[in-house]
Amino acid sequence: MRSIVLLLLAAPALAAAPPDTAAPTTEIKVDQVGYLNSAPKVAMVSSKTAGTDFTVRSAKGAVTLRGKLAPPVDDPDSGDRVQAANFSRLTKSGRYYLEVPGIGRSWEFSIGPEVYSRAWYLAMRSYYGQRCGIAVDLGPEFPGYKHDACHLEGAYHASSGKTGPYPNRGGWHDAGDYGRYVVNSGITTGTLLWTFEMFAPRVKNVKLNLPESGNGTPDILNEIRWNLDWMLGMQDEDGGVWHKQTSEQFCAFIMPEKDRLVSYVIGTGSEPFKSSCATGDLAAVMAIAARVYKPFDAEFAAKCLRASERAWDWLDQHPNVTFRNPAGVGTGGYGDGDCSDERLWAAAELARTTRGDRYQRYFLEHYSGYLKSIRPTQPQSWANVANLALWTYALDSGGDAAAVAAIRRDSVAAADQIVERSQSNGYRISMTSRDYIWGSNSVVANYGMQLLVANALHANPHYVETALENLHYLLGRNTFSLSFVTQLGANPFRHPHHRPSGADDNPEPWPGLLSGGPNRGRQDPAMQKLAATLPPAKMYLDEQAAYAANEVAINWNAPLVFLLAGVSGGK
Ligand code: G3I
Ligand code: 9MR
Ligand code: ZN
Repeated sequence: MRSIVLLLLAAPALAAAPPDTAAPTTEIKVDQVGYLNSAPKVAMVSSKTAGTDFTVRSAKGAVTLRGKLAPPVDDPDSGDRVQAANFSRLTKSGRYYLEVPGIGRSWEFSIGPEVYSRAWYLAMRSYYGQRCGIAVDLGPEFPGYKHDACHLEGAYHASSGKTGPYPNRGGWHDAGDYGRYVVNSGITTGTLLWTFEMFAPRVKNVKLNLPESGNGTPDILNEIRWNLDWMLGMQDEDGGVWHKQTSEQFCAFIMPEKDRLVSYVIGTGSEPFKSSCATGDLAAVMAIAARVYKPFDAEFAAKCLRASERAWDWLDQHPNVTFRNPAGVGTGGYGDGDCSDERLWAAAELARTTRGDRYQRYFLEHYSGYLKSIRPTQPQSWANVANLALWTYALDSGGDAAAVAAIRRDSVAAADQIVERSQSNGYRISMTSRDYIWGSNSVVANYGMQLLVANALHANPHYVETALENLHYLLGRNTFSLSFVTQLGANPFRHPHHRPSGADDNPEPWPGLLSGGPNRGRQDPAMQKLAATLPPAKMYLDEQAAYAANEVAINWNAPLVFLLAGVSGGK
């Protein structure tokens, strides 16, 4: 912690300056959800004129704490000159805001032990809103947020080598579009299942108000299963897994039940038609599901394990069949040129679940080539799941001691470097300038996940604190003073590239969705309006048309769910 003089004010000083009742300014950036009682608490101030002092007031206006702003630091990624306002000494639960003389006041935020529980609920429940093949209604809490059953028909596409109808209903809409993609479902359901495995005491009793609620299974698992059942339907008879089920082109901005384009099971266009990345992802995820669901539904768990092992066998025969959209198909590609990390992940999860020699052997013969993937830059992503492979092996207690030691060593070294870099970042986040890519907010969240996994392998409070700093950025402590989660915080983004949000009559978007975030690539026409010279963290528009910066996606919400669950025990 920096040496900043903090003064607790005595009551008489309150009268001196009346509270600032003007509208909040974006120049003061706080986590609009809030801070845990004993965690570090920092707000950021960025203004043309440097400030000197700040005050924290209770929501009613009483001065609670006064402090000095830290000297300005330049943050090249945003172009901001940033002054930190450290109010960590304030530990009492309540609603507060910050005030900086000459600059203004912040949005309100909370301090409390359960400060992230509503955020977790919304972020996890957003998957229910993404359900395909069933009518969805968010209920009295969000009246009007509903859609009818959608995408009930389906068929094999010519690229699959098969013909005829194949409805394969269910699953989650991937993002702002209505496609369903196995590769992206892989890292998403994997991350969510890990959230349950690692933080069960914090999440298992949370009711998500689902159609299945009350059936004896934790709601987080009820929701994940909706997508797992669809994924199981994407496995062909020979054990290989179809890459995606989508229309040939994206539909217009209409509600899902209005989308009558055929939902095709799409193949690679030639033998063996299925893709290795999809097959590896499915094998990994179903191996996790086999151990996680066992206490709740042994039959389902056994089915998942069979699917996983059949997928593994297929991969033996077809280790690197990659996917590219066949001619005439323009929906998402999730094309990945290297499926060996997916195969390693499958081996590691199968080894953990079954203790089978063949998976153990495969992992031990190959893992060292992937250790470099656990690094202080470029965390895991839909295309790179090697970290998940290595970590699941090390998190298991029964693995090879030398392999576990090597994975732990590299995880700790990477986490140490991430912590160090974050401490010198103007917004105290783990991002490098190169990380502002399509879905950059998921990079922020995945750094958070990386730190929390490192903490599980080798406990270090700095890892948890730095994970929290990344969360603060997502919830409002960023250059835009914007909460990047819909309907969360006092100033959330409002115009996601999300078809239901755009097509329905509700004034606000569907709740709990994480924006893709700033993207220096500017790969859509709306983003082209932004100057190419803008600093990377500023390359963002809260516009529906800006799909390269403001779409939402299941794989971006998942590390947010993990992060919110993982930091919540950190009181
Ligand atoms: O990793 C490189 C980086 O090294 C390089 O500096 C940078 C330069 O722009 O590019 C980075 O790669 C980008 C990659 O995302 C990172 O994951 C690519 O340019 C970018 O085109 C690619 O975007 C993907 C996008 O689809 C377009 O294919 C996103 O990852 C992916 O999340 C997104 O997924 C879409 C689905 O296809 C359809 N459904 C919606 C979903 C979300 O937008
Ligand atoms: O809506 C689509 C979004 O889900 C995708 O991520 C994005 C990139 O593949 O494409 C969007 O669809 C756009 C299409 O690519 C081009 N025409 C405009 C579409 C958005 O309305
Ligand atoms: Zn649908």
